[in-house]
Amino acid sequence: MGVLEKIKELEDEILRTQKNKATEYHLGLLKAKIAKYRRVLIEKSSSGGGGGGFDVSKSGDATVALIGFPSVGKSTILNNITNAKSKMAAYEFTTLTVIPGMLNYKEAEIQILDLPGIIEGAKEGKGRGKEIIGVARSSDILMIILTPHNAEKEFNTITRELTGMGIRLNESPPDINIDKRSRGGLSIIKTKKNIKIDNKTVFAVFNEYGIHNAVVIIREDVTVDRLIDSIEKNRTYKKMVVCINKIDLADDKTRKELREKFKDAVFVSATDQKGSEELKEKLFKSMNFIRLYMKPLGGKPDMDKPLMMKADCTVGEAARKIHREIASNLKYSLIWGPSAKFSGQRVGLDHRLKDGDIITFVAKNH
Ligand SMILES: Nc1nc2c(ncn2[C@@H]2O[C@H](COP(=O)(O)OP(=O)(O)OP(=O)(O)O)[C@@H](O)[C@H]2O)c(=O)[nH]1
Ligand SMILES: [Mg+2]
Repeated sequence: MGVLEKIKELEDEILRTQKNKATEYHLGLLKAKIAKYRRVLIEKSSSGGGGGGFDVSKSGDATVALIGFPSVGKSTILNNITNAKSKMAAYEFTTLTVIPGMLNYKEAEIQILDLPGIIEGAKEGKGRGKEIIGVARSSDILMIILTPHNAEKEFNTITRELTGMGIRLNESPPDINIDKRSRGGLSIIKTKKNIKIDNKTVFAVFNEYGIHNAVVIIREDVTVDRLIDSIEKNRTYKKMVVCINKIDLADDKTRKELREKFKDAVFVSATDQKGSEELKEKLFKSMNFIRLYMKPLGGKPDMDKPLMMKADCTVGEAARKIHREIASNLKYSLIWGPSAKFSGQRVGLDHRLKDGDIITFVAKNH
């Protein structure tokens, strides 16, 4: 039996099993088994290339992948908001590979990747599913594009495909700490009263992974799925922006329903050039960029061209973004602004920066 059949068999067993406190442990075991089989598939799709032109060199301050069913208007949107020219047509699977475009918005350069349509079964390799998901895994933000009359169904299918490949959307990593030991058994420490998962389930899951000695600190009311996520190393946590395109085809009633179901979605009509500005703003905001200003030693800061970085970045990451050599040749850094305790504070590579900080990098040979 192949991996896919085994997964299917386990999934069917989950569907047949009643969900209650008494079966929590058994369900946990089944889910852990599925996760282990899925790992093989995830490793295949994220290890190198994928081939067929799906290797795209990243550029800009952040990368967005366009994920949606065939013909929902991904390429039309890309062409509207970037400098790219991706072929658009009324038939499905017009786009067969990844097409990059650059959006310059405010002070940021956002790379947007147009992709072929995703279909049900993508995670098992249908269409160019594995390659699409591979690109999604390496992007910073996923823009999920839906159409008005099938929005919910499309959304559910897409999230199921992505979730099955280890991608978590708008979720934070589980607040669980696993400290593996060489002996001493498994001790489970729950830091809050409301953590409902029972120890038998936790034991079963860890046992399935062959982890028999560890201190596990659980700091949130964790589900079995998130417990498994904390053990698996290949989970990736992505922000998503939901865009409902072809809104020109929806009447008022449909729009109202969509608004209720997708509260944060941006409504767009790509062919009518409507909603593009809102979409750009939404993408920019969701990136949570911070602006950093460079100041030469003893000189004035350059306030015109900030360095755009992801929130919470370190001095080392900022140095690397400018030039790898600066990072490796750095003697020390001085900072002014929100993250500095005092003006001109000398900081190390691990210091975390804030929006509006001014930095001076001083090289070793200076
Ligand atoms: N009515 C309407 N049609 C649209 C809109 N956006 C795109 N279309 C049409 O939808 C069709 C598909 O557009 P594409 O941009 O090629 O869609 P795609 O998602 O890139 O398609 P694939 O690459 O095949 O997955 C074209 O005929 C577009 O003109 C829109 O906002 N409203
Ligand atoms: Mg296309």
